[in-house]
Amino acid sequence: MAKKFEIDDGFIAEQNEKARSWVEEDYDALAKKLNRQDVGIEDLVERARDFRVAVPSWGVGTGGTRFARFPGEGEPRDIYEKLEDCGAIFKLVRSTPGVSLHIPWDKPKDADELRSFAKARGLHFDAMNSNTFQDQPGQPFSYKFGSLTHPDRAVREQAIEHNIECIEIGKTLGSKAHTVWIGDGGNFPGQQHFRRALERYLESMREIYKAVPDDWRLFIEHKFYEPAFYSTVINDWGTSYYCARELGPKACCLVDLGHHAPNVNIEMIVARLIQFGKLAGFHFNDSKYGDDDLDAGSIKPFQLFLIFNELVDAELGKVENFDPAYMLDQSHNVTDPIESLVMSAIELSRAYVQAHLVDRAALTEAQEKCDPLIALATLKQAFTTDVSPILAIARERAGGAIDPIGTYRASGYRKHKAEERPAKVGAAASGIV
Ligand SMILES: [Mn+2]
Repeated sequence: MAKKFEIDDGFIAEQNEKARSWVEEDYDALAKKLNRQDVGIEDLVERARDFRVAVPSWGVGTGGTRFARFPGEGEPRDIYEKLEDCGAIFKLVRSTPGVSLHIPWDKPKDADELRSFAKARGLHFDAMNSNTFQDQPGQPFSYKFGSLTHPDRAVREQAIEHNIECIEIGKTLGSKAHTVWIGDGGNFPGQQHFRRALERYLESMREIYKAVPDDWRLFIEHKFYEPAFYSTVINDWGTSYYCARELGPKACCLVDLGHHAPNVNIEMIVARLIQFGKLAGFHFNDSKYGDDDLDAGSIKPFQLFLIFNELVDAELGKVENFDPAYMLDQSHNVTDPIESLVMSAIELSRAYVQAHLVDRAALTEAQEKCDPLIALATLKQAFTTDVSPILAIARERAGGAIDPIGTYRASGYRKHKAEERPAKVGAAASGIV
């Protein structure tokens, strides 16, 4: 087999040389500015270097809407090609070594081989994801009217078995968490008995919970509508929290930013889950109207910052059981997915570093003295600071690119992949989530 194209470390270093003079100038200027606020810039570079966010395997393929999908050139056709693309993202930004798999889309034929393929690219496997929201060829029972909460026990058992299989696969790949999101719900009033459906959910999840190893976590993902448009079984964080408590200490609540009604105060939900010791982590994305799955930070960067403000506050406060898993969950319909994931990973690092810039003593004082204006101004001072030079230097020191998008485009990666990966005729439209 011909060697597959990879972005070369030497090429990244070469591109970095072109940007070095202006980055260093900006970095020095920012260092002086932060110094006046008694903030050491080097600490922030270290924080940026330590920040990690996982990439979803399904995110590197072009997504779509329920109307259409417009495939891009050189799309990955299997899990190995998806990992190649994840490897390219990791090389550029150096904050994304984790890859989250979706079963059955990414079911490995040979787990050891897949694991070493990932390892050779500096990657490892993050949370596993099950799929009981669509039917697979040859499966005995349909999920049309639900999976873990279906009135028919045989359907529920099939869905439970699938989740246990995901955990088993995850064990062979070195994963440490399993995420369950179900599309179960109703399209019409009266279609589903709300309480009975939730009881069945808990009964099914107890079976799955038993299969979760002791050093793993079970993530429950809520969503208020879609594909069921009248009601969903795990509709909000309160229901998720109740279920996580019922199930036990390994179960916790995953927050997908798009899974809330518009204008819901997500940062407050995050604070509640932190306080109750049940925050699993995140599926980051952004949205304007619904579960739009747009790129993180593209629509509401201030909301993203406010979420990280809560996270950093908990981190610095050393809150017990606080260990959130960060992952992107987006659908890239009109952009090169690699570019979107690169940009989104950077936006998360940005929000994280900015949240570290909040003067927490000043904020606490404003809160205690009932001074809302100064409280807001304290947050805004951090949010309006351009930390781009910190992020660029952090990437560069880790071997990544000062200008990841420019470097990616200059590398010709997509053109090479278009040649290596001729489109499959009639290929399934995976990537629509
Ligand atoms: Mn999600």
